[in-house]
Amino acid sequence: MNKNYQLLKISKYLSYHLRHHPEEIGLELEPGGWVAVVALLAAAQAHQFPITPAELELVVETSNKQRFSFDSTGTRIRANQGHSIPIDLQLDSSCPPEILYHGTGHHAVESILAHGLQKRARHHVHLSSDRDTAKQVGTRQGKPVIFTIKAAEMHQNGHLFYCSDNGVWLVDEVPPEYLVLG
Ligand code: HQG
Repeated sequence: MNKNYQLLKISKYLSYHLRHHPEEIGLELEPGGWVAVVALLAAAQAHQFPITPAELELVVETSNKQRFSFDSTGTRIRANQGHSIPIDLQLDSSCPPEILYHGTGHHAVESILAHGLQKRARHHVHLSSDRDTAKQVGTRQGKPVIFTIKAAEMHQNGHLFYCSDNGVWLVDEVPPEYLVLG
């Protein structure tokens, strides 16, 4: 099998289990979303999806969005963001840049303008510090639409922002008054 394809499959497998359904392979995430690497590899093996330690390291290193991290000892791994299960990532809130971006599909625009950005199935609304990333996220839903978010103003007004280990900005919601289309 093509090596890149194999790594992509592993990345998707990890996203699914470390963000959404660890229990399907008998895993329980520790606080912060961590799981022991040996437990993950054993669980994957037991569920007919063997991953070698070298493959796991390669996925963590080469993921284009740095979706996963090892802890400082290299013995635990977690998804950096994107969870739907209740995990406290133990991030400290921080001061966002003046402006952040969110990409979505054009079909969502009317509802977003009326109700603001909501987290839906995930823990947080995901924002990026560059327009290109927002465009890529929006492209997943067809013709992309970009919203500019007045992040500094939101922060001044008491909204908490968190920056994940891979640079995605996370916030509980973005009310409509902080959104500009385009
Ligand atoms: C939309 C991927 C209507 C929102 C990506 C988005 C990202 C509304 C969708 C990361 C709404 C939720 C997250 C409202 C929000 N009315 N639609 N009021 N409020 N929405 O997938 O930000 O590759 O949960 O615009 O690249 O698209 O998995 O969030 O379209 O970084 O690592 O509801 O997931 O990363 O969709 O994507 P999602 P997202 P990975």
